[in-house]
Amino acid sequence: MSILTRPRQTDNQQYPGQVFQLPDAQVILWPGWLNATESVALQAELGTQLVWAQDSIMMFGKKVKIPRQQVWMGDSHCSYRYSGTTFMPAPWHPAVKQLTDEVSRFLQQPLNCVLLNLYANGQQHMGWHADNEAELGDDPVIASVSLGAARRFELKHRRQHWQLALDLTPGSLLLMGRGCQQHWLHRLPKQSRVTEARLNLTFRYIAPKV
Ligand SMILES: O=C(O)CCC(=O)C(=O)O
Ligand SMILES: [Mn+2]
Repeated sequence: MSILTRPRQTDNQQYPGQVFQLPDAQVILWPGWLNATESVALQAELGTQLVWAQDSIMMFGKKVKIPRQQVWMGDSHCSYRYSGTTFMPAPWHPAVKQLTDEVSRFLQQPLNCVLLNLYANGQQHMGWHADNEAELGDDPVIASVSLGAARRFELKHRRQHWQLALDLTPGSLLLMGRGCQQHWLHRLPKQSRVTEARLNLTFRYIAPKV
């Protein structure tokens, strides 16, 4: 069974999304990129089969647990250092590898690692940040697929008063294009009224070491 709403092998030229032409960055959203049935099945599969961890990071010199669970996965060279901690990648789960390759083909972007985030409910969140770690290169392109509860996703310009709020519904694909990590920050705020879990995959590319 296909996990895709759109026909296989389409690219983003054939299946245009909602384009947000922001100052210094481009964001594109494809709601319903995965269909509802398969979004539910994929969330159940990944929610139960992956080894989720509430990792700790360093914040203001102190070790604190992140307000969500996560799994870092990808090609074996894709170790990733953020907030004072180095994460080694878990080996590919076949469904995650298949989805990564589909997103990569659709966006015509190389992708070889994924941060999966599991938010048990609306109390769990991710604060303002940019994914601009050195491993990701100068101006990374990052793609994100959402499953489960719809959640608000916010972006704000680093130096000007621009903000954008999107609802990331299950099955949506979001592209944070060139400029996004350099000039903007993003976050997943708390939403106390949300009681259901959300699972998100952010796809990235780390160049192999030469
Ligand atoms: O859960 C989300 O939509 C955001 C995830 C994110 O920004 C990240 O993994 O870096
Ligand atoms: Mn991020």
